[in-house]
Amino acid sequence: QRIVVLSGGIGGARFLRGLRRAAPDADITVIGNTGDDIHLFGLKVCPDLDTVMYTLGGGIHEEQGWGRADETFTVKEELAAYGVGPEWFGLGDRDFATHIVRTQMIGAGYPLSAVTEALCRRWQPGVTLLPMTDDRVETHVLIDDGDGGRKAVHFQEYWVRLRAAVPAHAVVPVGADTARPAPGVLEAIAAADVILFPPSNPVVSVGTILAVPGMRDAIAGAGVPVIGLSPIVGDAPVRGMADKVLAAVGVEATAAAVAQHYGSGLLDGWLVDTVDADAVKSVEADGIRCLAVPLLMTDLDTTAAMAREALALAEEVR
Ligand code: GDP
Ligand code: FO1
Ligand code: CA
Repeated sequence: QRIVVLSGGIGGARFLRGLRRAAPDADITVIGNTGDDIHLFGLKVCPDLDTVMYTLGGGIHEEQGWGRADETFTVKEELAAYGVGPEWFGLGDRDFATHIVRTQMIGAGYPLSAVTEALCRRWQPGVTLLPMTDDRVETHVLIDDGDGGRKAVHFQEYWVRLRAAVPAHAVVPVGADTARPAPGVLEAIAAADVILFPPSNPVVSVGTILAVPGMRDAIAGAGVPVIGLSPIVGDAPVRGMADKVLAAVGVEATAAAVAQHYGSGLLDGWLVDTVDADAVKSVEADGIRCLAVPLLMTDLDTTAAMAREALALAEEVR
């Protein structure tokens, strides 16, 4: 069975661990969001690709959900001693090595997809990890400039420095309109038996991937079940700022509204948490098959059960 998953960072990565357990013989291709990517200290950092790679490869800081386990911050301290910032982004020493290798390879002319493959040779994530595009895409968030006007900041600045505590007026995946899907992406979608939207951020993770021209049509045209799992549980994100960026695109932070936002043109099935069982009727009224099942990824068994539910729903709508 060939499974394609559109993934952001923590939510996607944790789901993928469960999926790998639930479908050990499946051929899983992950299309990773690169809109969170940021250039710092001359290095290219790809938070969501790295989160997937480290999580599936056993190198992740488990409690934090991003960055490396057993991390130290000597390089960061030394940079700060030179007065070289930004200090608000926590790059650890072990993580730095990944960004150095990536930046060196890109400088040598390799596309991000080839670099990601090379990094994964070390981590052996057990899935094929593809960036959504080899082209540069950076998500920016429109916020108040404090002077009556508005300004755009990088998504990482909005989230990590400002902790999403200021209103987001718009979310723009800069560069997405001219980006092309990375090699292998459209091929994987066309060959898929099922396409999954994990409980990833619908705006700045899945939404950014869908903003790459050709992606949406390829998925809708693949002719296979497209099944999503809600990242919103009990009318709130389980973690992160999905509620804030959903508001910026005019979507309520509810499991039903997110399904409607994707729409029946894209989604065939949608899983909501049991606390959101009320949402089932309205999602089904929109032409999307919907079920309420436990959706909290508290441990690997629970997460694998979620993945099994998604695959079972795919068979039901097929
Ligand atoms: P990010 O790039 O690190 O923000 O990760 P993703 O975009 O892949 O996933 C973020 C989303 O995962 C957030 O909107 C969370 O609400 C959601 N999420 C995190 N943990 C869980 C969980 O246990 N269950 C569900 N249903 N959603 C979760
Ligand atoms: N998230 C934070 O909240 N603070 C950080 O300092 C931070 C550093 C960081 C470094 C490398 C990396 O791969 C991820 C990092 N993250 C950090 C996580 C990242 O910003 C977010 O999880 C996602 O991009 C949100 O979608
Ligand atoms: Ca992310």
